Amino acid sequence: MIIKKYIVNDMKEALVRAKYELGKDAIIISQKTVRPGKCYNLFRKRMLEVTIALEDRIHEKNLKDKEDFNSILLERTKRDAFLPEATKKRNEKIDRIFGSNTKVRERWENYFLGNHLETDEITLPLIRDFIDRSYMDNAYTKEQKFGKVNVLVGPTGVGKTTTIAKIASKALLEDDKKVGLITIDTYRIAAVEQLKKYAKILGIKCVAVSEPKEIRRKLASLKDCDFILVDTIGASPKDADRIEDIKAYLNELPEDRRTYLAISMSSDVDTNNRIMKKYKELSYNAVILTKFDEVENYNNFWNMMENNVLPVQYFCHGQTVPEDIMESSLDNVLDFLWKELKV
Ligand SMILES: Nc1nc2c(ncn2[C@@H]2O[C@H](COP(=O)(O)OP(=O)(O)OP(=O)(O)O)[C@@H](O)[C@H]2O)c(=O)[nH]1
Ligand SMILES: [Mg+2]
Repeated sequence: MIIKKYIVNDMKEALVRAKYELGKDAIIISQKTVRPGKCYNLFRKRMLEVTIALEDRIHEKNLKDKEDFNSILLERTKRDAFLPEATKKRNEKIDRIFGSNTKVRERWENYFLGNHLETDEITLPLIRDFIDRSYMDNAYTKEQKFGKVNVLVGPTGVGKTTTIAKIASKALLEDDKKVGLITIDTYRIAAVEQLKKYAKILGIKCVAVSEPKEIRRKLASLKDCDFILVDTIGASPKDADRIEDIKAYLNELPEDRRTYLAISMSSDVDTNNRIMKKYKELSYNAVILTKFDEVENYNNFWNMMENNVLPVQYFCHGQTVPEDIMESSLDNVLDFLWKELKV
């Protein structure tokens, strides 16, 4: 067992230092307030002594990983020694594109060195090739199909209702489907009105359901529709009761329903990871990404690439219905981000 003591101003500082030195698997085993120095002195500032431990086995693995990664970096630094300015520029560009996701950055370094690339120009086709080779099976390349009944769930304000209007318009105008809408978001009159307004513009049926047992009857009233979209009330991942309420409604829908989790690309990665984890309780089949027009970096894009095994169904990039929605093919998403973020 590796044991380390840190004398720090606060717990946050201890965690940052421990994470850096020992990795994310280190655990806190004790903490106490101390006044550092040789003799006891009441005027000395109080500090926190935090003891952190890490299993030997994990420590050895971390060291090996770090060594491998460091040797790659060293090799690159040696090779670039004659091009300091260009290298600096390229590294800035790498930071901007690959952000803070260390797994992605390691993959990129391996790709860059493995292909003996000499160019300092990181282009869109190069990134596309990197993805093709490093992430053969990823969230953006999975085959997806809508079912007959399709439910959108997700946190408050991510754009569920707006996205339903966009998908309904596409289905109606491009695929010539008979579309029907259901909302279970009847807690707020404005929410029902919002969906009904879209339905009226599109000339399609829209029904509101205020308790789970009503769902089957309302669904039967849409029997002439071959494509049904269900809007739900927004629920924070912290609001377990509301998620349970939504589940009670979903359980009344046919088993072959498809459920889509809408998440906003303008939220931070940790928030989105929490949402994707909590919403697993609703067994969603795919993800719809909204607010691409508000992105400030590539972090969510790489996070989905690295961690998400579920397909991305669509991505939305603005408030305008029906235009601001696109198929989430890798080319579409990358092109959009490349232009939006102007690296
Ligand atoms: N910038 C941007 N805004 C969007 C996008 N999609 C939706 N919005 C806006 O986000 C706001 C919330 O949209 P809604 O569709 O009402 O979101 P919701 O998830 O249904 O919200 P709740 O029902 O309250 O949970 C509105 O102002 C929309 O116009 C998008 O792709 N980009
Ligand atoms: Mg809504």
